[in-house]
Amino acid sequence: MVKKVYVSLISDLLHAGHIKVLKKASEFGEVTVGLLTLEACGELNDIPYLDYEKRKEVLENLTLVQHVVPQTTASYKENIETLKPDYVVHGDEWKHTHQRKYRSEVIQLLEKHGGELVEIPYSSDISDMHIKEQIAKLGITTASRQSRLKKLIIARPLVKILEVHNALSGLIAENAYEELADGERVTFDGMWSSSLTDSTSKGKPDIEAVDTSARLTTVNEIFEVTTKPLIYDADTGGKPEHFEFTVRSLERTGVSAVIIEDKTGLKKNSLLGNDVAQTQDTIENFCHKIKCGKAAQITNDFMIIARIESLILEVGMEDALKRATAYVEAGADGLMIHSRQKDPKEIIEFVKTFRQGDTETPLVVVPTSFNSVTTDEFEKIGVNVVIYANHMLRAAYPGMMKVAQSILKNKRTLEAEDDCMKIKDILELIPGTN
Ligand code: SPV
Ligand code: MG
Repeated sequence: MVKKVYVSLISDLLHAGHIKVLKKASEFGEVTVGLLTLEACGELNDIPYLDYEKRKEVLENLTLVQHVVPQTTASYKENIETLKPDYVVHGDEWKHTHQRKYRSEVIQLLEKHGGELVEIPYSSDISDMHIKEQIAKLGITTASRQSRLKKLIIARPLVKILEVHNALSGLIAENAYEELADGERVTFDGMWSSSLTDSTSKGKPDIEAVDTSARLTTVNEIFEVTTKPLIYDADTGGKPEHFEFTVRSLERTGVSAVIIEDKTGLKKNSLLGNDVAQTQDTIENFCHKIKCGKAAQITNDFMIIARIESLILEVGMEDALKRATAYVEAGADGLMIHSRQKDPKEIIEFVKTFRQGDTETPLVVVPTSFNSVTTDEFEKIGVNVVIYANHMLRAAYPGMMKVAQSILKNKRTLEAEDDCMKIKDILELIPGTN
């Protein structure tokens, strides 16, 4: 009887390493590829550029592959229990990565029906990660970058976004990573062009005084050196007729989403709350603006996210929830709920209540004030996107001021050196400098 062989793949960029695994697999019998869905890829922190159907089409046309089935989680459990393969074939590199937990599970599952794990020595000269890093160095197309946020929201349990205000902070969002205790490498998923920090870095107040052209110049500079998707803070969006042009400009640039807040008149920063005069727009007017934006949009992937200011302006939870429903009905692709309370109580209440009636619409939070809440906690209650909205600029300014004051005080820079990056390090920071 022909033996059943199972190979799990993402197969975004099919290369010689995959062929080596598939060739070996086909020596043992009939090969079924468990092709990871977008959600499953998200669990592995490896978001493919190509859609499932496109990846499937390539594999189905290989003579080495007899069947392609979806693998909907990073765990092989469901497919192994259904297919009961005689063999699972995999490269041996997963012994040492954060995928080792899936390896142990595969071994246990196979034992139950007498299957066997076959591991192939890893070819260090060909790896997906390496190829993807090389491709990232070449940059990204406008369309690929733009469509990435929607994919990430589907694929990742929680999308983590970092504020950027120039190309250098963009490079931090692009490259910063941490290796957690279980070996998982965590990174930011995308960037936030904040009206507060873009205005502040230009020495202007956060009152919509920096025009869209100037804001887009910053975004373009960031896009020149990064590949991650960006969410743009468009303040109130201005007049509906003007917002239509903003949507088109953002799409053309490759921005993935715009957030507009339901305020009107002279906009002031939300973290000032009712300490300054701020006016909320009517539901009717704001829904009209959302509809105008959606009608103006050309691409499928661009998202218009409506930001609710009811908690900021202290008009109550009921108003916030009422607006949430209305904005979704008007066509908003997501909602941002804002609060300036240190206690996360009202945000949590909003998210939980909203989620009782709507499990689909992406929810965005900006935990500048309620900063004790972790990403795990946000994920658990049903938040989709967390934006760290101003921290790069807030980190940079005190560092610069301290050094400036030290030079004045000491009449030289000797004392300030410890607070500065080493000259050698700055010369090596940007490739091509030396
Ligand atoms: C921004 O970053 O500009 C924002 C978020 O709009 S907040 O400053 O909290 O209003
Ligand atoms: Mg803003």
